[in-house]
Amino acid sequence: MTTTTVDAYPTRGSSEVITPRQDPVVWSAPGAPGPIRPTELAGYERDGFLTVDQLITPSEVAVCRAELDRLVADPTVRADERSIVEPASQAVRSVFEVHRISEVFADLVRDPRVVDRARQILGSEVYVHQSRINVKPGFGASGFYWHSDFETWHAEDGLPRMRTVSVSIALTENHDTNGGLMIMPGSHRAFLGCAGATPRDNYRKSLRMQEAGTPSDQALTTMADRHGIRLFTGPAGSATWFDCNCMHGSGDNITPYPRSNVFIVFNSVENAAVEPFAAPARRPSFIGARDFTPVR
Ligand code: 6CS
Ligand code: FE
Repeated sequence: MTTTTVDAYPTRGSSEVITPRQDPVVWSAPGAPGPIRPTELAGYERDGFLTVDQLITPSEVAVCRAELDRLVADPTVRADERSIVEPASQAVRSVFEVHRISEVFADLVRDPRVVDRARQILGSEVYVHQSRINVKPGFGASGFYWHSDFETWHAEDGLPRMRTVSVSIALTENHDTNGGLMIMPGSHRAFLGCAGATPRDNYRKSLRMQEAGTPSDQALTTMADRHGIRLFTGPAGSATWFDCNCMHGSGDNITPYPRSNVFIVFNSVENAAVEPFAAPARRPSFIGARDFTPVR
């Protein structure tokens, strides 16, 4: 007997459609144990994000940076499909699934400062849906246009509900000039279903420049007018935790200063991926995990 999952968040049809969020933002019960203080958790519920000034120490940042540099310089990593290169410079832009190919990032994922925050927000055991290092070198590295990650993870990876949280840990200084993360505070409370069907093998292009799942100018203007835009800056070691449905993006980096980060996506084991809701086929497992083993 095949079980069909109800599509609570329709997207990639013939026109844009807005669906109010039907899921909690914070899934753990009030007062549940965890490293996030109640006031911080309330801020996350309201805004869709929270920041940690120093999630990892400068010496831990140095270890992660050295590992990032090692991976980026490794020709076998560069040749692997997990690596995305900048179209213009051919510099490595991202490497996916670093929690599986690197012990340093595997340790970071299971660090209580990281995984316990994810468990507290998602109210359950968690697994890694996706991890990546973003190098974002200087001198022209391109940014990511406005999007909701959940829109892609629902449409193309088959995540049923909004029970997913991302953490971006800065490995270099995030200045207000070198292409930092921007989020529209509160935008996580409405789902913007985008117009336009998903092309086959969309990921081969979307990880460089997203087209399917891109909101219209009108929708973005309405959202920006309503919510505003927050730019995240901070030292290496700082972190931004944000809900899967935040409308976010980042600009190009034309400064000489790289904006490198490690990006980890935790999904609740209660929200494991099913079949894509709006795509002809699953994406490869290095982008959308199919191993739901909880982080230990
Ligand atoms: O498609 C994805 O899964 C990735 N794309 C972006 C621009 N953000 C989320 C995620 O890493
Ligand atoms: Fe994103």
